[in-house]
Amino acid sequence: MRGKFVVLEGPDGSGKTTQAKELAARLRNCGKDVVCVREPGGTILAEKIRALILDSRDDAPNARAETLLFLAARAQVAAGVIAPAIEAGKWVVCDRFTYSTVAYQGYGRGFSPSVMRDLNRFALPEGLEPDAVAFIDVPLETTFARLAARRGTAADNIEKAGGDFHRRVREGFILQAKTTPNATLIDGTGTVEATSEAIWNFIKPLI
Ligand code: Z5A
Repeated sequence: MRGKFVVLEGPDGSGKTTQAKELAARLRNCGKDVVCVREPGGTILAEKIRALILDSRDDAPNARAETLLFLAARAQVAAGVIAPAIEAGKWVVCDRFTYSTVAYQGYGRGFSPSVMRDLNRFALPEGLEPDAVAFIDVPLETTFARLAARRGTAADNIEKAGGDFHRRVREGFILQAKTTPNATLIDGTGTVEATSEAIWNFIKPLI
């Protein structure tokens, strides 16, 4: 039997990584076989691409190169990990997916969101669509406060992009939450437990 594909999306610091772990634990408690994936990443090549995008210091990718690198990483993990896991009956919980490219490279960098959607389609195996997408929303102040509290280290190439960029990115996510099938917008400003409960109430009917 085919598994399920669940995506968590949202701005930096919205709590996706924390919530991916919470959700995976709840699903495992229900006896589900769960694979967690983060984007960009999830395969040896995709993790190398992640480092090139986020941590290049001397020759950081320009906006077009950055976009294509995200898509290359996605193509690799989608065909190599996500699609086979779903085919094998597993649940895949994915920390970011195609909606991040539309939000960051489309609304944030200023490329056409519809071109970003076309590129996403090209990057994915045919027919690979999430069964549910939870967009976790936090205001900019929360993003910056959480990142500042967490990090002693330097910001990565995307975090450095500035307030206006991140404001457009958030708007891009909110718009997609309203227009994407099987999606919901979840308030990420409450406690970890409250957000986890809201995501669980959204996902539970799929079990
Ligand atoms: N990117 C892109 O531009 N285009 C694309 O197509 C894709 C990605 C796929 C990935 O880096 C970067 O790539 C990302 C978008 C871009 N932007 N940047 N930079 P990443 O994976 O390192 O970054 P991220 O996905 O934004 O992860 P994050 O910054 O770690 O945020 P998060 O996963 O949403 O949050 P978290 O790690 O779970 O929590 C952040 C902190 O807040 C942490 O200290 C938690 O303990 C704390 N936290 C979490 N939840 C709460 C609550 N509810 N209350 C209080 N504190 C909390």
